[in-house]
Amino acid sequence: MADGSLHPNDLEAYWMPFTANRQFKAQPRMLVGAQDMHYTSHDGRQILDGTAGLWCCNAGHGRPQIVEAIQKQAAEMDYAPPFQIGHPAAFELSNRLAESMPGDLNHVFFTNSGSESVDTALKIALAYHKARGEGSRVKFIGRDKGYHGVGFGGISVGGLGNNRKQFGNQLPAVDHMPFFYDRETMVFSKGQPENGAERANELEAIVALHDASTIAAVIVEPVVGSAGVYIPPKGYLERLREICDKHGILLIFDEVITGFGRLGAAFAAEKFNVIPDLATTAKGLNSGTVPMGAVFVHDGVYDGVVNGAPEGAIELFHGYTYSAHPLACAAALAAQKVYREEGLFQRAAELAPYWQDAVHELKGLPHVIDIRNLGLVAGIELESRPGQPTARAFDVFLKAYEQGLLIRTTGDTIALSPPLIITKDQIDQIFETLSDILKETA
Ligand code: PXG
Repeated sequence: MADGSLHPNDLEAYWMPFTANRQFKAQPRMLVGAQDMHYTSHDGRQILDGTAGLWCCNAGHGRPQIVEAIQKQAAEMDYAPPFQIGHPAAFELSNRLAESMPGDLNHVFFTNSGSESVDTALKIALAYHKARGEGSRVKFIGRDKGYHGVGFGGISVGGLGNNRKQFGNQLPAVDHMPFFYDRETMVFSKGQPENGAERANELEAIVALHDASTIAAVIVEPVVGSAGVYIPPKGYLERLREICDKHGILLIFDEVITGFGRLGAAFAAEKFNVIPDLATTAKGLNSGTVPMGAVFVHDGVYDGVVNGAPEGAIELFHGYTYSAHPLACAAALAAQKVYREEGLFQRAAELAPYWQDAVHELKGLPHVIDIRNLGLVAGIELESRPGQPTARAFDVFLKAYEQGLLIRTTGDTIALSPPLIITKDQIDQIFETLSDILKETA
């Protein structure tokens, strides 16, 4: 009711996303403040942020330059329609972003989330082939365990059963490569596993099955995030690139997590020196401060779609009311400036060896069956309790929260991805806390 009188406020009305609503509402955990590396909980405790929010607040929280840029933009111009009209920050930001991406990914299409970036990239791939007279290329190849957001496009190319099974049929023209991970040969690898590049050859078999003339694009996360932090073996992404090139198939990197410094380079494309045709991003784009995503597009793809259409025609029938929202753009320009001025991607690269040593110290502790890491990402996989998958890691999550540390768990893997401003002392704090908790967890 909006009559201004006092009404009881409870937890029922808010249907929480990707949350066990009944369990949460019985024992809620609320965050009420954030500054630099810490959240403040509703009971006034400082919680060290081991996850950059949800893989997104790469510059840390409450950074004055970003806060002020958002405030200033809100006062100056709150909103501008993005269709058939523009505003300067959208162009400026596109230029800055294109400069930061390796290769010829010089065009940027704005969205409001990673899910929208993925669906946008899939549409651009289809539009590109159609514009070139190859309209038969309509199929997408994803990979088992892939997470590409929650749109129907994203769950179709994605490879996580839980994200699909409630929703019936998805896009029909999709196939999936098998996952590259092999516990026997890759367990406790530090950084990229040495062996396993040949797993990319599975793509050749899929291309042979469908015929290249029917395939529009391959989409993969260069480093697997949500499914539990898996690092591709050396040579694997290079091989995918070769196979796509050979068959005229577009390669899409889903860099929603890996973009903006997470791996100690601006993008995974730079880190691995493998350049995709399209890259989907969100999260770290403006350090998670205002919803925003962006698809980076190769010159050839942009030219194909845009120049392939008649003069005066709208070349791509796609866009969002909030594409290039002024507040999101202002936040992104400021966040990118903070990244640059503070050298945060370089900082992540410099901290990565310390981070790697610290996380691998957990080897040998109870329940730890694998540890995976790269840049400032780590996955610590725990053995599941018999018949109770996810329960042990969730217990660790609850205990960590009680002890002032925010972690993320997926399945029985603890996923860590702190803001890039983290200090060595804070890294020690993360792993000492986890070590203590693992020793006392059943
Ligand atoms: N692609 C990738 C690779 C992602 O990690 C998305 C797309 C979708 O982004 P949006 O902005 O639509 O949520 C993501 C999102 C987790 C977790 O626990 C990760 C994400 C989302 C929710 C949970 O690891 N990543």
